[in-house]
Amino acid sequence: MRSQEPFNAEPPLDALSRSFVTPTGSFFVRSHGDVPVIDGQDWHLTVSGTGITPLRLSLAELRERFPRRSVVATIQCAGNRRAELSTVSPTLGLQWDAGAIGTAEWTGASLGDVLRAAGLGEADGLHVAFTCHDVLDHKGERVAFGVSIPARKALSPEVLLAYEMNGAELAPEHGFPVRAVVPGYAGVRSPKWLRSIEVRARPSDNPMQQLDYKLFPREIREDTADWSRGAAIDELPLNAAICDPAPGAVVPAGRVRARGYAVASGRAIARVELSCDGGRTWIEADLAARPDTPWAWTPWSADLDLRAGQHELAVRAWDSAGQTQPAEAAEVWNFKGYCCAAWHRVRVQAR
Ligand SMILES: Nc1nc2c(c(=O)[nH]1)N[C@H]1C(S)=C(S)[C@@H](COP(=O)(O)O)O[C@H]1N2
Ligand SMILES: [Mo]
Repeated sequence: MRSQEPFNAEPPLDALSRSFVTPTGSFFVRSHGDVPVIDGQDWHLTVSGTGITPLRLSLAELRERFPRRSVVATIQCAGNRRAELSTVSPTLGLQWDAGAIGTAEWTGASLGDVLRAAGLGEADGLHVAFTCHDVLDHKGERVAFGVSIPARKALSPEVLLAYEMNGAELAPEHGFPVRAVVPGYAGVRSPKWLRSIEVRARPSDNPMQQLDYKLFPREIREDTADWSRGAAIDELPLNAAICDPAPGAVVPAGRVRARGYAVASGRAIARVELSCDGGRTWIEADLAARPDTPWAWTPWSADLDLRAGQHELAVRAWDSAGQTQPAEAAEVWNFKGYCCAAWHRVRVQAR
């Protein structure tokens, strides 16, 4: 539990690494306000804006008018692993461990199908803005949650208006009755409890888009940040974490099986490496990617040989473009604590 009101929670990491698809009950929850109570019978989605003939869809119409599509996709909060950045210097926000991530089978209508049915043709330079049913406090004002994505991404086949998660209707805390699922983008771009969609020339004016979820250089602090100059976080950096053993674990000396995940925004994970000596030497992990989905994480496992004593385990991934991760959290520190993709390090004791 990272906060009770609003409700925010992540699973223990060993539970997270036990299955490819995360059971819904173990899937992290990140909500900025109260979970809205919505009657699926009354719910409607409106679609409007530039190049659109306005549409108003009930849940039944969304299910019946558009082909049903499923995508197995990982959703990760941009603040995943924030707690590690805070060991360098304090950061703002929920202090997530490496569990603000999960993989589900999402089923719904393709957002592109809905936008094309509403008349959208050319996407160049346009943005698709979402407004939701949950209301948050912004500087003393009550504001509905809202974010946007580039229309080019919105028309990509992997982007869904999802009404099911892991074969069941969405749970209230995961966006019932309909949420967007934008694979490869930070979790914040997958809005829950959808109310309306607007196609527009500029990104959403919502404070969630303009004054949050932006990446700043390490020199910038809260009081010096010019939010118009921050980079909106859409795609996330290449990342990997050790889920088992846990930090501080005492393990029997000898063969120890380590497990975890690696994730890249739509690129393939080419290799995952483990170190038992803080990064001086590395061995290669076994990968368990699912070839049918480029939008899901790659679970990995590796057999380590640990002599009795203290060890600093570290993991790093390489993607199909030959990129790898920075060694130190200090290199990527930012005051909001986003995009922590440094080598994940876990100290264990073998005896
Ligand atoms: N309407 C709405 N959508 C939202 C949020 C929210 O607070 N309100 N949180 C976002 C963030 S920051 C993340 S990381 C994901 C988390 O999705 P989950 O709670 O289903 O894991 O939802 C996103 N969608
Ligand atoms: Mo998030």
